[in-house]
Amino acid sequence: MRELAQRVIACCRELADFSEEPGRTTRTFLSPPMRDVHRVLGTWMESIGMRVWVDAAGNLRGLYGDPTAPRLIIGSHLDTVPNAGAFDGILGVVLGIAMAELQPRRSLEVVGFSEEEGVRFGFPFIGSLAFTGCPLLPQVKEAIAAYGLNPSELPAARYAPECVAYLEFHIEQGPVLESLGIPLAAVDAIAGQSRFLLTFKGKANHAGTTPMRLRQDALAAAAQWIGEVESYAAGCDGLVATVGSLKVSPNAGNVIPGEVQASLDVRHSDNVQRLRAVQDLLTSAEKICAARRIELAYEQRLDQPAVPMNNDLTQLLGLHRMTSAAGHDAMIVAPHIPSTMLFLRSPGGISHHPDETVLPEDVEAALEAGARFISALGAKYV
Ligand code: HGY
Ligand code: MN
Ligand code: MN
Repeated sequence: MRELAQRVIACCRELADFSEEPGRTTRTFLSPPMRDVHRVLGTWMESIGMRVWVDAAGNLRGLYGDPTAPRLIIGSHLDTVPNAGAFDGILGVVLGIAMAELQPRRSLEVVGFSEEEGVRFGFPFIGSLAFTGCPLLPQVKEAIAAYGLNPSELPAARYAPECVAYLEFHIEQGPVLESLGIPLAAVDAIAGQSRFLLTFKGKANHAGTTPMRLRQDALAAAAQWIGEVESYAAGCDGLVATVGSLKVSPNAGNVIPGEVQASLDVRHSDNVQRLRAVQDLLTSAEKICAARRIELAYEQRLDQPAVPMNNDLTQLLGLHRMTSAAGHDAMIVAPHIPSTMLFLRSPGGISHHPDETVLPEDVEAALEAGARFISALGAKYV
C-alpha cells in the first residue's frame, strides 16, 4: 500500500502542473489544462481495465467491473481555485482509481467532476449537478459546446441506475484532525452555504478636488460593511462569513471608487442560523449604503442547505466522525445516492493554498480504510 500511496501523491503533484497560469495551480471549468488531466488519469484508468469516457458535462468517468452489477461510485472534483494546492478534489479522484487498481470484487465507477469550486461562473457544483440530472444554465452549455462537447447529450451524464453508494475521499482542509492527532475521519454532515454577489454603486470623482463630505465612495462603504461581516461572524458560534473577492472600478489611485462588486460566503451547519446571518448581513449593507448615499444591489449565487451523509455508510467507515465546514460534491450526490465522505488530515490545516499537502502514511491509511469499506459494502449492497 505504501508504494501505491506514493504513486497517488506523485500523480496529484504531477496534475497540479496542469494549469491556466504558469507557476501556480489554477484549473477552472473546461479550461485547456483539463484535457491533460483527462489524458493522464484516463491512461491510468485504461491500464487497469476500466472503460473510460468524458461525459457531456466534462466529467471524467471510469467504470471497473460488471456494468450491470450494483455499483459503488468514488468521486470528487478535477477543478481548482486560483493558486490552489495539489490535493483539493483531485486526491479523491486519484484515490478512486487506486481503489480500482486494488481489484475489488465489485463494480466501481470513478468520477472526476468537471467543476465544484464555482470559479468560472460564480456558482459551484456544475459537474455533480449534471451527474445527478439537474439542468444546466445556457452560459454553461455554451462553454460545453466551445470545449467540443455536445450539450444535447447531457441527459446521458446522469448516474446509472446500478449506482448504490457514493464515497468521496477528500482532504479535511482545516485544522481539526491535526489538532486531534488522527489521520482520518468519516463525515456525518456537510455545512450549508450561501453565496451572494453584492454591488455597491457610488459616484466616481476626482480624488484631489472632491471634499470628503461630498463623496459617494463605493469602496469606503464596502470596507465598512466587510468589517461588520467579520465582527458579526466572530460573534456567532459555528458561523463563518467571508468576503473573498472584490472588484473595484475604475480602480485607479486618484479616482474615488464609483462601483464595487463584493462576494459573500456564509456557512453554518444549522440552516436556520445560516439564513438568519445572511439576512442580518444584507440588512447591515443596506443601512451602511443608505447612510452613504450608495445604491446597493445583490444577487444570490448559491443557497445550499446543510446535508447529512448516509448514517449506515458513515458507520461502515468505522472512523472518528466530524462535520465538514467545506462544501463538497457529496452534498449534491447525497439526495440521490446514499453517500459518505472519508477525510484525510490537512497538515497545518491549510487548503486553497499552494502549501496544501497530505502525509504519505495518511494516504496509505485512507487506501486501507477504503479497501475495508468496499469489502464491508459488498456484504450490504448487493
Ligand atoms: O468552498 C468550498 O467549501 C469547497 O472547497 N469548494
Ligand atoms: Mn475547494
Ligand atoms: Mn474540494
